[in-house]
Amino acid sequence: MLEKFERYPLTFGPSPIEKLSRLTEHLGGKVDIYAKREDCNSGLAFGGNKIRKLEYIVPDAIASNADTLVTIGGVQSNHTRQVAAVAAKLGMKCRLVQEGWVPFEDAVYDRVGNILMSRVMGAEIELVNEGFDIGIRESWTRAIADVKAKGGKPYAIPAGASVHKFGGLGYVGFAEEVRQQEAEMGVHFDFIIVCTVTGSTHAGMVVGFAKDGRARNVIGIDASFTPEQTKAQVLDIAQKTAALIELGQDITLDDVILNEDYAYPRYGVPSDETNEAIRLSARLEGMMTDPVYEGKSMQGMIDLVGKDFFPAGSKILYAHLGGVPAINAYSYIYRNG
Ligand code: 1AC
Repeated sequence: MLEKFERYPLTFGPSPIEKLSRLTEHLGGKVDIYAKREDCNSGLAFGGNKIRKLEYIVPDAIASNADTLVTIGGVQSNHTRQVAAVAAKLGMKCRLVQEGWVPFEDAVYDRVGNILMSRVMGAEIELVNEGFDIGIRESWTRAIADVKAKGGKPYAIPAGASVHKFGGLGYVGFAEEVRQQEAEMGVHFDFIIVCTVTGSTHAGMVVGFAKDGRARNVIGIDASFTPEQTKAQVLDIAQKTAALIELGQDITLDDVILNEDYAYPRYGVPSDETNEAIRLSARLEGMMTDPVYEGKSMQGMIDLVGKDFFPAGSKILYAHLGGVPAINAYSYIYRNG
């Protein structure tokens, strides 16, 4: 599906799939739970889902003769950390706009975790006092203009690398990779669970799994708390990606399954139930998730298993997208474990 697109390798290769046996057993054993470990996909600053997307964006950045990658996210953005790592690897500069998307008061919120790593990797960071919004931001367009005004050659990457023309390709590739691993493992996954915010991870999966009829088996767990905007963005990216790869099938709103039940109380703020899900998967599997992304999708998956949403005997693939560095910025919540 992706043969005609140039790919700049940034990952180790296929990310591992592991069975979460103790979690499976703890939840009653009616369904089998596996995790695809995108959090272990690269040596670039702990890796994650954006590294996979950037593999298809970097060739365009290089071809444009850019010298500076310019992107945006919240203060604890995983995306900006991964762009900073890729810029370092390519020998480019990196300009990050980090907005106050999360009203979280931990004393070192803007000094640890993702933002710490981005600073250490040499990114130039501008903190902007604006609230959460997955759309195109004025602060980001200003930063791009500023790089130009200072004689640099910016390459613009939107939040989450999502509304970039190639933003959906990486997760089309994910679906191809899963099919290959299914053949090797002798397993067929009935459902794929993914955390959804800016949309291109989910959108790419919808397109990639549409090829074998599983688009609607991709269950997005909203973590944006602005689900209408997120769902519209997933659909838009999926339709554009389908056209780009010449999928030969229409993607419609019915193909985008987004569960809105676990994003509360708001983006970036974990509920008690999210924190319990984080502790449970950590204590049963030694698998760390985070309060912003994977904790919410873990909570959603656990709750849906408990409600018998998945038919008995289903095999479920939980996509771990690599959000965990942000947990450092929430130390007060976990001060006693
Ligand atoms: C929201 C895009 C997002 C990040 O890390 O900044 N996942």
